[in-house]
Amino acid sequence: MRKIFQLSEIKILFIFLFCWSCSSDEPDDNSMMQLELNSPQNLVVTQINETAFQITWDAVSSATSYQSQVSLTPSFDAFVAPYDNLEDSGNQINVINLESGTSYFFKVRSVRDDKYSEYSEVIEVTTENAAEPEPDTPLKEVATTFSVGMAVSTSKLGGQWDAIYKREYNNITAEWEMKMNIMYPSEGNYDFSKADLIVDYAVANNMDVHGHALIWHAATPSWVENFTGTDEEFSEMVEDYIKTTVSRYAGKVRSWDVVNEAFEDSGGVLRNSVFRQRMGDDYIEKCYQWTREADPNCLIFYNDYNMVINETKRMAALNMVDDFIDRGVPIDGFGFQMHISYNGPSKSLIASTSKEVTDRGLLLHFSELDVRANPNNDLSSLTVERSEQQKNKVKEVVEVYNAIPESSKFALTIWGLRDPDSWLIDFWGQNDWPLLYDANFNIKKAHTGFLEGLE
Ligand code: 9MR
Repeated sequence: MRKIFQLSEIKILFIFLFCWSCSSDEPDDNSMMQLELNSPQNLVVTQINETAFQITWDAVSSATSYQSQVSLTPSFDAFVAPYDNLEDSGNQINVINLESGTSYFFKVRSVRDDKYSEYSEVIEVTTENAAEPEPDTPLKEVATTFSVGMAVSTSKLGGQWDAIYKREYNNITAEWEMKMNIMYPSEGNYDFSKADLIVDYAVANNMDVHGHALIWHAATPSWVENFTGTDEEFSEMVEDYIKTTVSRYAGKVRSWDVVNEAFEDSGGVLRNSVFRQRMGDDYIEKCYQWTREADPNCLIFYNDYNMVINETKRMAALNMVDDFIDRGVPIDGFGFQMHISYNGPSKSLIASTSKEVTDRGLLLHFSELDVRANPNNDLSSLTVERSEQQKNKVKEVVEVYNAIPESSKFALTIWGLRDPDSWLIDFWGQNDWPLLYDANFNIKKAHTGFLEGLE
């Protein structure tokens, strides 16, 4: 009988059949990719504002990139450049440079080499409406019963600064150029050049000047800190400085902060400044008396910070004022530096502490107003929500001030014009937007808060 298969032939046949059976169960390369390249799923709008939105989706495991489409129509026949299958490797896209208040349609597909998945579901996203411009009603027009002040410096008296100052304020304060370190830089040599520019600017524009500050430990020239003469000569030097300065501006400077921040933050004790060391505890009343002698008509203030929240310091300062009033030492008013935050102090505390001043029949100055929007450093830009909160705090401050007795009203002074110019940025070394104008001289919501506080 004929042997049909040799043993070796059987082996070959077996191997062939085995291989055939294996390969017939496997798809080819192309079909494998078609099976595994899924469409992006779970599209979520993760950020949205007036001109942009961000969409994120679950990463597709075998995709190497994604192609996104943005259209003005759901049928995707009006693409928004450059989003006509714009390719990117991440499972997220920032769609930018859009129109505000406009609906856009978005879809995305996965890509691997030259293979494409089906498109994802279509998502409709509507950008936020453009913010209405804030009203540009001048603050001084609305504040009819008190002055509206602004801190200025000589390098910022022209251009847009000038236009806004003239429109908004009727009282200016030198932010730093009318302090002793600037006006009396070396013994026997006064330098009133910067102070003159500021006072002349105010006079030319029919504004008052609030003089700030004759004596402040933090703006004392080093030659005074290291004064070589006797204590008596020191006192004579201070008297000459105060009388020279105050009489120079008599009739032009309506009011002066004579001594600024004389008390320590704790313990209710006087700060041990060079003035106290050389002249004794009564250096303050001497300075007030010399000021009054040099200009009998100017209003003279004591000015300090944290007066609302630091009861010990406030009581120490008010006790000093009570003592002055009892003994006939001249003093007309008390300044609360309003370096506050969007979240405090509360309106009720501002009001009750203000009453402690006005109950004494003193003028009350809300000086140095700025409202930190980012005290906890939790923002990298000023959000709409936070600017609303800041606006509300400004409104509360103005409401409190506007409600004090007319006889105690004097001025509410804002400590700088534009956010980036605020001393707070350098002081805290973090982002903040504490003022009523932004970097581009745009009016902020906080400004509207001031106006609303007077409605
Ligand atoms: O804001 C002022 C800043 O520009 C000056 O460099 C600084 C020193 O003169 O003074 C800042 O203003 C302070 C004010 O005179 C008194 N209260 C605290 C203010 C912030 O430090």
